[in-house]
Amino acid sequence: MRFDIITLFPEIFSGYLTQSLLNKAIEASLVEIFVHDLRKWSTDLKHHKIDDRPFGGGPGMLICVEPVVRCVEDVQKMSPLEGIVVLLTPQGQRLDQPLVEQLSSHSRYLVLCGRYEGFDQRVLDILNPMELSIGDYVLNGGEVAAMVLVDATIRMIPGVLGDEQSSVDDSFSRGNRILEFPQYTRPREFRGLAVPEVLLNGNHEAIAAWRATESLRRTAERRSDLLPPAQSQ
Ligand code: 6GU
Repeated sequence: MRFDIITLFPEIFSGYLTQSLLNKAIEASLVEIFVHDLRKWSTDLKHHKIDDRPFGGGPGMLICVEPVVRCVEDVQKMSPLEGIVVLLTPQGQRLDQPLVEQLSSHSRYLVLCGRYEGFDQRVLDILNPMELSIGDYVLNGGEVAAMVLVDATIRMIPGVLGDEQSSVDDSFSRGNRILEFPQYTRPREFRGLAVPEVLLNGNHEAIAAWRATESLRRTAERRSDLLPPAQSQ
């Protein structure tokens, strides 16, 4: 899977890109990530400006149409594989696990990170991107959201996680809408808090039953919105 990330702040990605899981996936050739500095497509050769004030007035600056459209066209040509253009914005469709799983089946994305008050409307009219949001709050830019998108998507690629099974029982994976049960490791007791006895006796049926109950209890307590509506009678 290939991501071409288009941003005004390419440095933001360097720490994330060299982090272990992603780095391993890149080294194993399962994932390729290219970060492109939108400023390189500025039509203003002197100051590399890419934003301007909105017509009609109002606060803030908008990212201009020309550099973005030219950048996306040039970046598309960098690989023969047609990339789906994604624009990260609080106006977009909310990213959730089913959407992440859907996205993981395509192999190339161009990801546009917004800043300032957003993009000139013609960016959307011309590129017709898939608009995605990562939740109902406002970020200062799309860069953090781009990392969320990449992180959530690549862990669906077979071989990216050490243990092939480990994404299958994730809380929200494959229609799973239940929270995880509590887990314990050594020591058996710390500051008077003991590991539940059932986990220590090797009775795998009892352990599975306890875990299922705890998952359900947690989900009911914390995220009852995930559970199917209660049957009346
Ligand atoms: Cl994708 N961008 C910005 N700026 N804010 C957001 C977001 C994206 N998703 C949630 N809030």
